Formats: sequence, structure tokens, C-alpha cells
Amino acid sequence: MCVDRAMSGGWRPSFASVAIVLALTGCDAAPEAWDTRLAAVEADVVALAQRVTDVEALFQRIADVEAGVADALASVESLAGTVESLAATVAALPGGADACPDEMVRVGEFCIDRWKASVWDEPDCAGTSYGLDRPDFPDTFPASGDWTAPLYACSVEGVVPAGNVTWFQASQACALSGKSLCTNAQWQTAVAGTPSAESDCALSTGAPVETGSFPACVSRWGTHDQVGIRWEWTADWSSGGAAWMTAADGDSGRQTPWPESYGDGVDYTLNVNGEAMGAGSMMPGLPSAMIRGGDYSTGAEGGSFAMSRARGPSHLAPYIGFRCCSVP
Ligand SMILES: [Ca+2]
Repeated sequence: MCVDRAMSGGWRPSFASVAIVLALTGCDAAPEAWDTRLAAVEADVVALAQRVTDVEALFQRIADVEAGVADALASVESLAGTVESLAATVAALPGGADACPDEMVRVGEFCIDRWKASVWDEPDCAGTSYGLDRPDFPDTFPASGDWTAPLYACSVEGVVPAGNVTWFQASQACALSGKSLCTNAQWQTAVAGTPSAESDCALSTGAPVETGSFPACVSRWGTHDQVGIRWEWTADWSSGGAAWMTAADGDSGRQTPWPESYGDGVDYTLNVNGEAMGAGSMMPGLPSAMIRGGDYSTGAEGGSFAMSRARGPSHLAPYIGFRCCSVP
């Protein structure tokens, strides 16, 4: 059919081109049939043009969708970056994930050992544990802290923690484990909520016991045995008083200055106005290093407010141990 030939091929027809093609192809239909057929062709052309317009619109919609998908992908990528950044921020916050090693707990901006320190000759807390019942530290780890072979402070449950250790040895053992002695402020902050009674913590066992032996002796933050077993050296040095406090000042210089609502109200302080005890004797002019918490025979006067400034950093005794802190 003439019209079919005219419409064949891929080009887009117009009324003029259809008329020219019809003339050139020499169609010889009768005039009355011509009008009818021309009307039909016009209708076909209009329909075809509409379909072309529809296809163009479809292509535009596809392009729009593609642009929308690209925008969405960019948004997802940006969001992923934001989430990653937010996760890092959260991890760095106090209490954030992975902020402290497993053997420590997070308290505000610092980490503190869960358990009172034991001192080992292997960095993974293996080998020999020192200072349990006597000052048996090797010559390579002397009282002065001037070590030639390292020892390591570990936070371990279920072992007797170290005593018989000077402040200098305690400080070095913490440092060799990548930590430091806790400051008095850190110690006091972390101990919050620890019970202060003899029945709750190792304050009247007569000898050191293993860490964790008194399950109730735990602070609100999760530290164990800050009260009892052995006093703990803190990093802080200070002066003693002008003179050693005598029995006239209280029970051998002990005072119980805390309000009733602090611990059990009888936690004692020692020599807050006096001299400090050195290696075996009272030494005028020797600074004290503060010890906290109380030991296996302090009794009810030990507790989360118990403190003594009666021991110089060079003192060592079975009733003094330590624990370590760090800032991540
Ligand atoms: Ca107490």
C-alpha cells in the first residue's frame, strides 16, 4: 500500500513529506477514495507523532530517575561517612566502647585497674609473682626503683596482690605496663560506692587474701578491693605535719574526721598533721606518699575515706600495695 511504503523506514514523517511521497510514488486512486485514505494517513501520522513524543518523555523520565539514583547514592555515601565519624566520636567519649583494656574500667576520662596490682616477671602476668609475704623483689628491681630488668604490674582476679613494695617500685611496675600509679583524685573518684564495713571488704582477715575474695567489695564503677587487703600507694606526695601526731592527738595519731555519712563514719586519717615514716623510723623532712583504703587488719577504720600520710615513698610494708591507672 502506498501509505505503508511512505511510512516505512526510521524517519519521522510530517504532513508535507507524506504528501510529496504520495505524489512521487504515483498513487492513482480515485478522488473520493483519496480523501478517505488521506484522512486515515493523517490520523496514523498524528498517532505516530504522539508515540514519538511519548518515547521522548519516557527517555526523559529514565534520565530523571538515573539522576535521582545518583543523588541517592551520593547521599548514602555521605551518610556512611557521617556514621563512621560519629562512631569514632562515641568511642572517644567517657564510657565509650573499647576505651579501656579488659583488665581496667573506665571512670570519666581515665582507666583504672579492676584489681589491686600483682607484680610479675613476665609482661603477660606469668612467671613469678613478687611481694606476696615478704620483699622478695630481685636485685634487678631494687627498692629505689632503679631497675635493670623490668617487672610488670598486672590487674588479675583470684591472686594475692603485691605488698612489701616501695612507692618507687610500684610506680616503675605500673610504668613498665604502660600505666601509672593512680592519683589520689583518681583513687577517690573510682572508689565511690565501695562498702566500708569489715564484713564487706578484707579489713579484718589478719593476712592478705586473693583479689575478689569479697564479692561485695566493689565500687559503683566496677573496681574491686580498693578497700582492704592492702593499702594502696597513690601517686601524690605531700608533706606530713609539723610533728608526728601522738596518742594525745587521738589513737596513736589516728583521727576520724569524716562525717557519719562518709563510708561508715569511722574511716581514719593518719598523720595529716605530723611527720612521715621512712624506712623503719620517723624521718623529719621526709615527704609522705599518700596511701588509701586500709589493709587486712585496719578494721572498721579502713574504708573509701581512709587515708594516711604517715608513710614516706621509701617505706615498704606487707600492708601496702597499689594499683595502676591510665588515660586512654
Ligand atoms: Ca570503714
